[in-house]
Amino acid sequence: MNSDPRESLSRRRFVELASVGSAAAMLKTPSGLAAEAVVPLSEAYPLLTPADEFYDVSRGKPVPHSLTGDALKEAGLTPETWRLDIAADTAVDPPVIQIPAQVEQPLSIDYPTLLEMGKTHGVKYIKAMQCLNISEPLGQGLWEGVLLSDVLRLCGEIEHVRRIYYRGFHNNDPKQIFQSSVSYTQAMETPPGELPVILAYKLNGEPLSLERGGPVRMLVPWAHGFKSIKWLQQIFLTNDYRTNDTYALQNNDPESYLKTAAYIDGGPAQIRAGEAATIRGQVISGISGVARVETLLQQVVGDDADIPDEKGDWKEATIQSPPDWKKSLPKGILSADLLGFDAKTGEPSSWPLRYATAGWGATYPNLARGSYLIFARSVDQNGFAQPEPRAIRKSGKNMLQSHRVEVV
Ligand SMILES: Nc1nc2c(c(=O)[nH]1)N[C@H]1C(S)=C(S)[C@@H](COP(=O)(O)O)O[C@H]1N2
Ligand SMILES: [Mo]
Repeated sequence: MNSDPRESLSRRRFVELASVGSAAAMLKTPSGLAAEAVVPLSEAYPLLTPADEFYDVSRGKPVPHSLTGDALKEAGLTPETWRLDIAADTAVDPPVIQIPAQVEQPLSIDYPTLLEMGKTHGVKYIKAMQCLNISEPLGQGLWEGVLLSDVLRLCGEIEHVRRIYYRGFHNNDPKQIFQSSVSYTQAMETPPGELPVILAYKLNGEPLSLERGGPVRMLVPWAHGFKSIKWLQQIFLTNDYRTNDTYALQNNDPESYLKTAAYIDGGPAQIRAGEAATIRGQVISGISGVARVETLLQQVVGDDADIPDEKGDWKEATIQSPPDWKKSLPKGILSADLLGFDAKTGEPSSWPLRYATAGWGATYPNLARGSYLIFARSVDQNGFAQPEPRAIRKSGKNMLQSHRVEVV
């Protein structure tokens, strides 16, 4: 959210000093210990984040996942009471909308019907959740659901529809509506090798928890979290080609893609001369993919930090190896069953996985006494080093981060 405390980290121009304390707390590890960073990357960064350990970004008063008992049933947020309504938005607004959208068969689908569809049409993929306004990814899951395109096909003939917008439960209070949208094309067509928009009802092999947006949540793989509407209940098909995202009204670029970026999670605050400084973090693969992660060591005086030279002494960091899929996926789920993996070999089409995170680590041995900043950056498949490509800040956070180490 815009008020997230992690947005006000101290900065000097484009340099973002990572707050190791808050990030380490997220990982539930002690901060500032040399030993901490030495934990193997595979242990520090398990493939899947347990559903209740995602960093939660939810609006509404009360937040829908705090409802219980009858209130939860009245909200339509139990598997027995949940329904998804799909209808045309028939508004006209010349010259933008000249002809109203038409939907042959408006629908109201219940949870068992959606699950039944999933038996023949279900898909699974791994994706990290990341907020446009918070640097660190919120968590990573194995999501399962049915394609938005398959659900829309149930509506029969649809005409004059250029955009799909959708909302979740909002306490029956129009002021609390939080909605998002995709274009008709994005909903209906998926480029080969890309991941489709789905209506997700499972996370990590379990029914999607209320906190993560259950019974059913929209999942837009290439986008930041605000497109992945939780507690999904309504879909409108409209001839208004403009984005209808609540996030757009909050000064965010509603059409942004996930950005490739490396983030720093932890490292020692203080070490003794001659000891090694090992830092680590996560890299997220955005629309432009990940080629590598690099780090740069810079000696500093006082509190001043300069932007490191793009062509400076950047060294390639180690990216976590792909995990043992059998051990990392929920029981009974094979990597070959997942989108983004080869159906025969079970190998992923890229590593790090598309729209997912992996851990990275770097070690600087034998540091002499002094103060240092260690910077980290990703380099994408187009050869761009973070923070490039640098669009406006309201299209996702990919500022350069650094970690400070005192060698005493
Ligand atoms: N209904 C609803 N869906 C929502 C939100 C919300 O406030 N209400 N927040 C969005 C934002 S901005 C983000 S970043 C993600 C966060 O997902 P998470 O809480 O599962 O980590 O949910 C998105 N979906
Ligand atoms: Mo967000």
